[in-house]
Amino acid sequence: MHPLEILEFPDPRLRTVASPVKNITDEVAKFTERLLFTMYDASGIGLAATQVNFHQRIIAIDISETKNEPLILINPIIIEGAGEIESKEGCLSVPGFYEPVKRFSEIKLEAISVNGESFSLEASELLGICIQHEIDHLDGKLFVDYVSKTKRQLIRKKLKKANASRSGSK
Ligand code: QAP
Ligand code: CO
Repeated sequence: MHPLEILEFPDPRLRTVASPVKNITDEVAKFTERLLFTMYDASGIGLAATQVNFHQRIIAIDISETKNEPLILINPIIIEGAGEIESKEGCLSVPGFYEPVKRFSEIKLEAISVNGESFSLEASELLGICIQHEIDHLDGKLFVDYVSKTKRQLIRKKLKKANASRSGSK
């Protein structure tokens, strides 16, 4: 398998709001495998479909040390959020930058598994933060939206420069 290309900030495609998955077809199931593969290949703990330019509500997560506890969330919905936690976040679409972001410290959510079964989940700490970060992607949001405009513009400038030198246009 080859990894899918991960879009990088400030790519406007990252601002797309993803549509709910209507049917968990073989194509959707295959896509979840590619999404997980791409996440592991990039050494990430979470990857949303939006980041690979596929605009349906699908998330891949694995926060385990051993990288063998994949979690796929289809059409995830946070039904309850409580408390507040601040931690430094990073993102495969914003490589090399880490900034503090405030999130709910505990969430309750509902989602559908690849088998098509609805389930609920309670999450806190790293898993809770990761799920909130990934659902933001499905809504076209990035963690840099929570930092100051000055910082965001600096990150944009640095990433643009890095991308330009990589593609040989400078
Ligand atoms: C989202 O982020 C997240 O800059 C997942 O050079 C972040 O997997 C959830 C990564 C923080 C919870 C807390 C970032 C890899 C991976 C980089 C990631 C990089 C290489 C980020
Ligand atoms: Co991200």
